[in-house]
Amino acid sequence: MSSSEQPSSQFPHRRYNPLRRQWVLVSPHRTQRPWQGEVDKSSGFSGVHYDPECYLCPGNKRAGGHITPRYESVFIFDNDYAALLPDSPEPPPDASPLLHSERERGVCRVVCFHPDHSLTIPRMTQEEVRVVVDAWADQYAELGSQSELRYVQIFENRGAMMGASNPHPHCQIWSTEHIPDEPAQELESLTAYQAEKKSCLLCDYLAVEHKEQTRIVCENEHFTVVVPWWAVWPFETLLLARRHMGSLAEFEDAEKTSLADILRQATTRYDNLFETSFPYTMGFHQSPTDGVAHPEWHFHAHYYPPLLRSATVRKFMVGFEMLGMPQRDITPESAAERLRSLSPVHFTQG
Ligand code: H2U
Ligand code: ZN
Repeated sequence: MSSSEQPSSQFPHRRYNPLRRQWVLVSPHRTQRPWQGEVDKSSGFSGVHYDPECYLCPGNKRAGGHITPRYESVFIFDNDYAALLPDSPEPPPDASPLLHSERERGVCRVVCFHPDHSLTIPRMTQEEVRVVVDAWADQYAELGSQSELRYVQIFENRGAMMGASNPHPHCQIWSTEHIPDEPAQELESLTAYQAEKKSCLLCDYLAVEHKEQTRIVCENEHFTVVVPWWAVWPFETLLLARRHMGSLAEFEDAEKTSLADILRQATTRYDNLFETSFPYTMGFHQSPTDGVAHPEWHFHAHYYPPLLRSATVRKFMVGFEMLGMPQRDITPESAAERLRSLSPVHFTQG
């Protein structure tokens, strides 16, 4: 019996997240409470390959009058409603130390994965996803090489439930003058661990997961996907490079193809869980691009999906979670077991 299956884990306990240096309260017995909520069986797939109203479909008009060209694989453009601007001026001086502000310059882009409006990563071919991986690598290199851009955040909001404004397959890139709080927190943790243990926190964590074998969802030659020990969201996963490397800039050709493969594997299982287009926010955490070496950084991606029991029943971060700390009911081990047991073939294609 591995440590995570000890009977004690069936009682409320808290687990530590060494990346965020945060705790999560785990209350496995709560899953026994009755549930009579609705169960929605709509798959969320429209089957519409071209939508004349979609601003990301080839040949259509976007906000501000730009025309999305008739692209054939990947199409990248500057966000017409960018949250960051490359030439933001310095804000006025602080009226009080308690009213502090700083300039934040940056660039926001949108990456369309495919001209077909109806597709998603798990339903694109590996070759098609590989083209997206190459685009991400190019964007990371291009934006990261600009001295005023110290971080490149690539992320995908999928599904209206997660705030995606459009079902067309796409992601966003926000690149900022300062390292944002989430990766900044990870940077601190990875740096401190490296200094103390002379090794990498995520390499060591991966070794523990391979030994325990209870939280692994899927893997290939270069990547492993786990429900992390410290997961907060019900089916949250962490995608880890098996080799210690910081960013897409360090990927070998085979690793880029492997990344395309593992992204499809992970999201296919997600869709198969409730036979729906599974909503999530996901993003890559890569080395900061602040002009210094980052030997401590370990390439990974987080998937934060909100769904709990069905295609419509989601977890809310409210109550104790807003005022106290995050909490979950199903254990990461049982979430991993469920995801692992699902077919690797997408339910619409099986
Ligand atoms: P989300 O689906 O994750 O919201 O991403 C879509 C982005 O597309 C969003 O950031 C941008 C929005 O600002 N957008 C344009 O740049 N042009 C448009 O015509 C509409 C939406
Ligand atoms: Zn479209």
